[in-house]
This record gives sequence, C-alpha cells and structure tokens, in this order.
Amino acid sequence: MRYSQYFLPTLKENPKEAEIVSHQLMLRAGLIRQTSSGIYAWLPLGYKILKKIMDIVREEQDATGANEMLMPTIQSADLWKESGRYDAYGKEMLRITDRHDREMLFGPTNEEMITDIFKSYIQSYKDLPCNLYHIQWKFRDEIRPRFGVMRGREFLMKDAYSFDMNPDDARYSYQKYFLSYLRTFDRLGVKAIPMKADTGPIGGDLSHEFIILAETGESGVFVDKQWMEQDFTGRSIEYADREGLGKYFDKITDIYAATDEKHDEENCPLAKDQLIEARGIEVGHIFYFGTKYSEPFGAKVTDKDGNLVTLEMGSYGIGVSRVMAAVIEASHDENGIIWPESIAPFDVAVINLKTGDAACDAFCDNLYKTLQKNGKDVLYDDRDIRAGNKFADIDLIGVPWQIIVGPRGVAAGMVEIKNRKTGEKQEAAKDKILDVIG
Ligand code: P5A
Repeated sequence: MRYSQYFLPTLKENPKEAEIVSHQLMLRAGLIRQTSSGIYAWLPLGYKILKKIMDIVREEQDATGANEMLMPTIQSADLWKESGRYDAYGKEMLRITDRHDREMLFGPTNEEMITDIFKSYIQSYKDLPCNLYHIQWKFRDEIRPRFGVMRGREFLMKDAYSFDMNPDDARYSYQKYFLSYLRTFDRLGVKAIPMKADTGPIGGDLSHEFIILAETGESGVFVDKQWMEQDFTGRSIEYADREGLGKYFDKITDIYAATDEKHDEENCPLAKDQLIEARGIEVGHIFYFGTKYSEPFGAKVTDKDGNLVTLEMGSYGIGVSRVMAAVIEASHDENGIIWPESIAPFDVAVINLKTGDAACDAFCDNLYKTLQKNGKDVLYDDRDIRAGNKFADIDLIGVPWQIIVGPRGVAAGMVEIKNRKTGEKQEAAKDKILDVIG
C-alpha cells in the first residue's frame, strides 16, 4: 500500500476525550472514529487489524471442531421472554419497536437464539456433541461507555455455544474452549490469565474470565506469582485426548487466579508474598450453565435408550474489538503502538526520506515491489512531507520493521533497518534486507 493513496488520518495531539493510552493511540493512529457515544467506525487501518484478530480467533475456533455461522443482530423480544431474560437484562438491552409494533431488540448475546435454532434440527444423541460460533456485532447500552472500544456500546464479539448430552461431556466441551482460549490469546501476543469469575446475567456456576494484566484495567484481580513466571499455552495438548486435557485443565485452574468478586482474603490458599494484586482487562469469558436455556426452550434429544434428555450447554465469548485496545495497553511506548507480528497491520514499512528525488523514488519503488513479491505486506511511505513526520507516523502506527531509504544509502546500495519493538537500527545491503526482517 502506498501511504499517499491510503486513508490513514493520524493525529499529532492526544484527543482530550481519551483517558487511557490505548484509546489515545487508537484515535491518533487513525484506527477508529467515534460516531456516537460508545459507537465507533473502523477506519481502514483499524479494520485491517480487526480482521487479523478475527482470523486468529476463527482459526483457533475451527481447530476445536466448532462450526462457524452467522446470526442476525436484531432479535425478537419473544425469544427473551421465553428464557425470562427480557426483563432481567434491564436497561443494558436496546429495545426497538418495528412498524407493526412488534418488540425487537439489538442482541447483547445469543444464548436464546442459538438454542431456539439448534433445537429445531436436533433430535438424537447421535447429533451431539455440537459446537457453533459466530463473530458478530453486539449492542449493550452500557451506563458508562468509556475508554474507546474497551467498553463500547456496539462491539464485536466471538460467541460460541456448546451442546452436549450430559454434564461430563459438557465439561469436556468447556475444557476444549478453555484450551483454545489459551492458544488464541497466545497467538494474539498477549498473556491472558484464566480466573475464577462471577457469571452475572449469563448464568451458571462454572466460569472463567480471561484477563490481561494492565494498570488501566477495570477489574481488580488476585493471581499467583507463578502466572507471571510461566507461559501456559497448552500447545502440547490434543483436543481429542480427553483425559490429558482434563488433567491439564485441573493443573492450570489449580494455580490461583480470581477476580475481586471471587477473591476471599480469609480463605485464599496463598502466602502473601506469592500473591499479586493487580488490575486487568477481561478479553474473554466462558460459562457452563447446564440447562438454563435448554430447559425453557424445550431443547431435548433422545438418548440411546429412547429417553428424552435436556441438553447441557455452555457459552464462550471473546471481546474481539476490545482485544485490540487490550493489546495496545500491553504493548506500546512513548512513540506509539508496538504490534505483535501476528496482528500487525503491515509486515514492514518502507520510508522514503526524499520523495521527489529520482534515485530515491526508483530505489523505493523497486524495493516495494521486491518485498511484495516475497510475500510481505508493505506500507510504502511515499508522501511528499518532512522525514520527521514520516518517522513519527510510522512509529505511531507500530509496523514491526522499518526500512529507511535516503539519498546517501541509495548511492551505496544500502538501507537502514529499524526494529520497532527494540528500537535497534542496522545497515543492510539491499539484497540482504530479507535476511534481517525474516
Ligand atoms: C459468552 C458468549 C457473554 O456474553 N454469551 C455469549 C457470553 N459473555 S460476556 O462476558 O458478557 O461477554 C464476552 C466478552 O465480550 C467483551 N465485552 C465487551 N467488549 C467491549 N465493550 C463492551 N461493552 C463489552 N462487554 C463485553 C468482553 O471481552 C467479554 O469477555
């Protein structure tokens, strides 16, 4: 992509309304634009990153054997009356009346809808287990939308739903999702710690929140120091190995980690010096709630003996749009964002220090094409502006590698390569660039 042709409106100053660094940087780097309170447009660069996050989330969902689908954002109130949540959900639900005076709503989550759809097709134990998911916009009329997309009103969620014959199988589904979340967040370049959590309006009694530690986080948390010293990514565990997975789950969930609602100082098993008290951002939340929705919807199948059995269900959420803000909270410096390579909007930026200089232009055009031919996604800063402004913008948007091309280097066939994360710079001959950036 040539920067001169890209719609990438960066800002020099921190917008007044942004209180935390991820919100400031998302606005300054031209990722998002607020259109109403808690509602954002995703500008080209922001949307590009959002799609990368979605791709990783999707790949890891598919790896569990889940089926992707897409449900509508607008739901009928009738569904929610059946589960009893229509009134219980309160003011956070955006209620809408259509032209025929039918009560509708913008979905804050999809337990009711998926249960209603699923039960219409499934009759026998032979059709189970089954896991379904979608990546879809939700609306929650938050009392205090804040921190940009961190707590928005409209936000993107990956929500998955599991259907099983009995509590044992349902726990296995829960553990599979638990494992997939460890892998997903690891690939997104962040450490998200699973913590025992309250279930709120979703329900059930088994639940974990996945939380990234950050000073600006909205949740107070208590975690065993072990979490900081080790990486738990579950790479060695196979989904099909039910026993191994169960053991791994027990091992990990034994390491203390709880949100402040669940933490009980009196009964905490850890010595004071082993316990970290911190703040964190909830990027995922998983629930096992048994028959809470299948019961009122009459979602039943026949078992081997022909008896009708009510389905055991769980649901599993990732705040896809929130993750972007959380990654930025965890990975930035005074100059801007530092993207993990897996979700960086471009692999490499080529900075032409003297646009308009025939030799520099020819060198950069050529380099741009060569890098693309080698499979790199390149942002070529060909704008006719001061070099200092280019450096500032490219640092701000956080591309992992920068290749800096100036007239003196061009004469010698050399470029300067800067690593955004470490700040290290090195000279390289033109044909050695790929050896450095990989
Ligand atoms: C699980 C999937 C649920 O809704 N039903 C379907 C369950 N869980 S949850 O915890 O309420 O939400 C899942 C994740 O969505 C993100 N999230 C938000 N992101 C941005 N702005 C919001 N207002 C917001 N509310 C929830 C969180 O990451 C949460 O873990």
